[in-house]
Amino acid sequence: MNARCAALAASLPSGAQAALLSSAPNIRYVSGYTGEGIALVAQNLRAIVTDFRYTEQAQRQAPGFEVFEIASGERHEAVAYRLLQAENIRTLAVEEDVLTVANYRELQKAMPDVSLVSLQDAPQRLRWIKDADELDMLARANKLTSDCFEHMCSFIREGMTEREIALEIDFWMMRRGSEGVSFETIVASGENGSLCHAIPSDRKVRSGDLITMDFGAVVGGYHADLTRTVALGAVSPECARMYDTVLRAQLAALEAIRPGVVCSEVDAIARRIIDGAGYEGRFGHSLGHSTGLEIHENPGFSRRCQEPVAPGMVITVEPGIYVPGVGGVRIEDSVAVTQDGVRILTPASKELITL
Ligand SMILES: [Mn+2]
Repeated sequence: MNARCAALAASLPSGAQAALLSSAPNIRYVSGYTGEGIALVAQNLRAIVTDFRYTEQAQRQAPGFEVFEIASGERHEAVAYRLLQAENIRTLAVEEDVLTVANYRELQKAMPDVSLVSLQDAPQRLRWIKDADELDMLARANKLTSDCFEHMCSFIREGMTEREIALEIDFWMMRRGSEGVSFETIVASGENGSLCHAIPSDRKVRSGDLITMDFGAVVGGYHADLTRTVALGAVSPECARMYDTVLRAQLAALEAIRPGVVCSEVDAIARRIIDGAGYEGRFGHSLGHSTGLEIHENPGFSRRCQEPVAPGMVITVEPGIYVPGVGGVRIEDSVAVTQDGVRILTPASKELITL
């Protein structure tokens, strides 16, 4: 954590003497602390300001930080201001994308002679490249997720509802150590498959359905992400063609990922295959996103992302085709970028599995 603090202190926007972190993932990243409150990081300052409920937890989780407890009725901003004054800090970088307008006004009111500047995405950029510990957590979370998919292939029966299937996914992963779910589990069957982010319903799965399951375990705070689409009984030639197209797009994109490739180029490779098969406009989301302490992180494989891929990034590759009235297919792996390509963290089979 000390190395992360030092890296953050060294990457502050020009002029800023300290960072004030308000978002849980950034606070956790630099300190290990997972409770409520704020953190201050500067060259000579590592402080967490919290309240009675969290003081002991913060001391245990963030040994490298000094923990300050607010007095009853006192505001976090007032304590932060005293710490900044003691260090003679006059310019403070804050998380503009996280603070509410009210938070920002309170902060400025509490420290009228401190100029508040934007932290921009300094902590997030450090988080783009996962270290060995983070890669280990992400590998474990994604392995648990893949194992759950294998289990689901023998669990699903005709007549079960999407909701029953989603519950089994969540319960199975948590019973085996997942700290929660990465996001609300998606199970979409038959015509519901055309909804990219379908909410599991009381629809019963039946023969001829494609069933898309998108879910992830959480280990050490790190989020897995996997999608597979399976067939229940024989599916229509149209569904089979959709599946084959998505799989070709997914494999081609995986093949193209290596350090230095621009993110938008990877998105374009998958999109060209899907559009070329006659599904133009039916793949309406980006190809992938990074994952870590949050399920959706930057950079991502999208049309607008001009960042080059770098070793240590963990990104999803998830093309899909969605046709209203017919259904949908999505195939998603989470991969870690290596020196010369990728390591797939979600080894579950991608051939069309017929249950
Ligand atoms: Mn995803």
